[in-house]
Amino acid sequence: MNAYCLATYRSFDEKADFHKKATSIAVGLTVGSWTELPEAQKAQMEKHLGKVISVEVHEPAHGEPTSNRYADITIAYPDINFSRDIPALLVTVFGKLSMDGKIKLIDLSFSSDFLSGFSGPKFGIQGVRELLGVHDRPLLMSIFKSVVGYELPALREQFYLQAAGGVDLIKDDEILFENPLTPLEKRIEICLEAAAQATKETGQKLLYAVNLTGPTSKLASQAKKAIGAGANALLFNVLAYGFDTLHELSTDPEITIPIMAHPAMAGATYPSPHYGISASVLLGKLMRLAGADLVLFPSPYGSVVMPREENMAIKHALLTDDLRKDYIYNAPADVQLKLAASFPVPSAGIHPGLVPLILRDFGKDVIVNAGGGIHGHPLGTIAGGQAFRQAIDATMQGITLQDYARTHPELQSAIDTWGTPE
Ligand code: 1AE
Repeated sequence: MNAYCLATYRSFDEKADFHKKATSIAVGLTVGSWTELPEAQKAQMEKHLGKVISVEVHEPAHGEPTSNRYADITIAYPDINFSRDIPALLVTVFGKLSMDGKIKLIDLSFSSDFLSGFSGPKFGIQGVRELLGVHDRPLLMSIFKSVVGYELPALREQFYLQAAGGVDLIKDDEILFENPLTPLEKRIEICLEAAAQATKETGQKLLYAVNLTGPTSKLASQAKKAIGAGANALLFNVLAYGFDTLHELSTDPEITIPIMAHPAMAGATYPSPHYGISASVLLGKLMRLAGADLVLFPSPYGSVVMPREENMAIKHALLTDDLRKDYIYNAPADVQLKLAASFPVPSAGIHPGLVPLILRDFGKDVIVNAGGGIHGHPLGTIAGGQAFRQAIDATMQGITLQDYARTHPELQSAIDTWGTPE
């Protein structure tokens, strides 16, 4: 029996016959032409032919602009047409088509055979929690800021101040590349020294995600060099390199530390309603499939805003256990596939006042992540971390930030600076 991967598109057109369009996609992206083929060849090509699964047309309501006319079209692509890797799948389902009018790839699901080629995150939420020994609360991450042009002692000091505030993870800024002032191995050495100093004081374990950069051909050896120097997590700009590069790294048996996926460049792909790839596919399903243990993306509340509905769709894609429903098309009854959940990290412009909203949306399995919201605290970076931890504690106990802040000056000062949402 043929196995298929499914792609769902939203196609906008004021007049098109969407059923015809669906057929032209199913045929055009697989066998090329169908009706003109002689019968004998049709029999031979049948197994390669895409199939239209559904066409749901949305006609604009009275008074709505005709430009709002669209259809959600789902096409099944035979596995036999492509190799078991993300680039082959993406080029098949959205290669040339991505440039052909107002069309957006809004969902993907996979055959169980295709999915079985992906082991997903090595650590995932459980593994990261085990490394940190923290199981009962959301984690807190801090981002280095002002790193370009600084020397090692300044970075060490910045690391220590972040760690001493009680954060669980610290990540490099994604724009910190290999450079003569703070080269990778030296950076790891001084940051881990600062981590050890802070751990003595706070009793807390820490992960430091060092930015893995450089030419693609050298990434794996660079990652191993980082591990050799003691690195305990990697930051990776996945979209600049491609999902397959992440997959190669995450499946390398010698890369034994969590990989954190940064969403740099995602804005070139997901935000338009008419073009690109939806956030839940780009930053959800494909990141998890390729093996990201933690995934950063904009939240609905900070300085870079993503609609809440899209945020919740990413969350679902990263966390769901129900692969049969959300990831697998036509799963055979006996198929038992599992992917570890990737940690969601809603980010950008986050300050303590936003913690209740983030925890309401994501629950306990989330990483609260801030750069400016920690370093920009009026009482300093240590107080910045403390204010976040206090906001998390308050929310977990069902206490309003305002009430908790009466006995926690760091939180009070953060609220005075950034406020809380209405
Ligand atoms: C969505 C990515 C966020 C990020 O990488 C970053 O550096 C955020 O910094 P802040 O918290 O906005 O200062």
